[in-house]
Amino acid sequence: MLPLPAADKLIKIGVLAHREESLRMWSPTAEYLTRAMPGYRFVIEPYDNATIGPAVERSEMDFVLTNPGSYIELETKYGVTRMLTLRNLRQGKPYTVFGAVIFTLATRADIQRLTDLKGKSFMAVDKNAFGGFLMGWREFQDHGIDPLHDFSELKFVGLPQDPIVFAVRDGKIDAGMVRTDTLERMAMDGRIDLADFRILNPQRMAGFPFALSTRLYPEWPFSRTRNTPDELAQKVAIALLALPSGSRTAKASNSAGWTVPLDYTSVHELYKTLRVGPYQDYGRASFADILRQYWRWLALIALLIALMLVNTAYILTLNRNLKQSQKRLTEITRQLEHSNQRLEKLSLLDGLTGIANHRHFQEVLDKEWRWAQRHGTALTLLMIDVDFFKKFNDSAGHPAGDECLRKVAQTLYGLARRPRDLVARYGGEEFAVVLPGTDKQGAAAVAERMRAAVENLAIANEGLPEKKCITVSVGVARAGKLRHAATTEIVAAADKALYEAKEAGRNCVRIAPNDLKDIHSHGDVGDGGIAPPPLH
Ligand code: GH3
Ligand code: MG
Ligand code: MG
Repeated sequence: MLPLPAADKLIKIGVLAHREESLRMWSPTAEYLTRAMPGYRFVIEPYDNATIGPAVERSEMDFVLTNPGSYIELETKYGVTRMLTLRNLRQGKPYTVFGAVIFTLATRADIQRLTDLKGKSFMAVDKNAFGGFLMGWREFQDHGIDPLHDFSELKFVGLPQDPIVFAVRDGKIDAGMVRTDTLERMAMDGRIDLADFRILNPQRMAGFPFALSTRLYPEWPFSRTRNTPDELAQKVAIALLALPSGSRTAKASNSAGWTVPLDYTSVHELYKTLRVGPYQDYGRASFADILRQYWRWLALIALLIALMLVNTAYILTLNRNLKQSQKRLTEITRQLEHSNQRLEKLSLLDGLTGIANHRHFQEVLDKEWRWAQRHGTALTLLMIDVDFFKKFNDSAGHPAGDECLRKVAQTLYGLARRPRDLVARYGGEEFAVVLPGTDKQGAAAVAERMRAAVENLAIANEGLPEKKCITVSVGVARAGKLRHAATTEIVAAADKALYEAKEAGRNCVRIAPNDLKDIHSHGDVGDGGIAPPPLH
């Protein structure tokens, strides 16, 4: 039994065109190939700009029939290769090249050349249309015009192109562009008058009779894909080259058949110049490129930045620590000042009795003495000594002596009532009282009060045979006009008066005679009048 003949192998030709148009124009070619190549059945598959690329990538077709712009994109991306170039039939003659024509109304005196179109409105097919816009764009660019920005309006109206011609003619748009031979075709059909139009940037090319504003580019190519077998491609090429120019098949596609492939470099050039299609990023380094080329430098920069960041963080930490330390230091300083103040206060007080000590006494006396000298006010000093204290100590014991001294001190302290009065322990069982602004009489009264108050404490002095109480003797002296800046004289005078009190039998007050000469005759100045020195 003979094997059944294998079914004809299906060969797909992808065409960039509307369904009806592609079938009408190219089905006869598919039929012609099917007839010419037994064992194969050729079919036409229509695609648009968006679908043709992915279809090639998925190997959905064996051959591709598309415009030059689309072709170079497929060539660049998917390795499609041209086998033939169409011999396009225009006004009865075949042409393998074409271009675009840019035109305005002949009556527009203001538009003579391409540069006059700046600020004017313009109409074209589509932003990506090869003959319908890109060819013109390249010429505009050569003339320093950016069609995407320099026109007052850029209108894309799609295919067919005839409405663009009418829009210019009817003054609805300042200028437009279409594929070459469109104007001549419309004029032949009697739909326009060529004399109504002015061709901008007119180009003369030998053997090319149509109005032209751009460079010429090769016509549509017929291509194979990467997967098309060589033998099949070879057979198809031979069959298509053999297609008679006047045949029904050729005429259906508006062509005079096919010729050997042209050079499509000019199309690549155009896309590169405009940086569109596959050359969108042409000349622009991608991030990956930069990374590949400069990774060492980038790594170095990254390292430096990292180091800087670490350094900054370190400095910030140091700063923060410094601030904390400063804060702590301020706190310590504050505490120290506080302690110093306390210490200072303590250093002015007598440890046993809690009243001012000798040092404080001396400071206050100096200050008050200077004040009295300057302002001529009174200043009196009492020197007080506990009577027979040694005997008290000897009989009652030292601790009791201390206690006695504390009581005497508190008693004296309680009787010096003015703010600037000072009661101090002069040393041992001796006390000194500074009475600023108080004259001798006032001071004598204070002295007497103090004496009486101590006696009234009624602290028995067991050391005395008569068992008398603890008493004090007081010497009073007043500061006079002293030539030498010395307070020792008033102390000496008070001491002398005290000695006299002792001599007079103790427990009494003695006032120094006028051996310290008075500055003024007036006595107690009281608290009014002249402002006193600061309190001690
Ligand atoms: P007079 O009446 O002449 O002043 O006799 P007196 O005994 O008070 O004088 P004297 O100067 O001979 O003795 C003073 C005594 O005071 C000697 C000392 O034991 C005592 N004394 C001095 N300072 C202190 C003290 O801080 N505590 C005690 N308990 N006694 C003290
Ligand atoms: Mg004494
Ligand atoms: Mg004494």
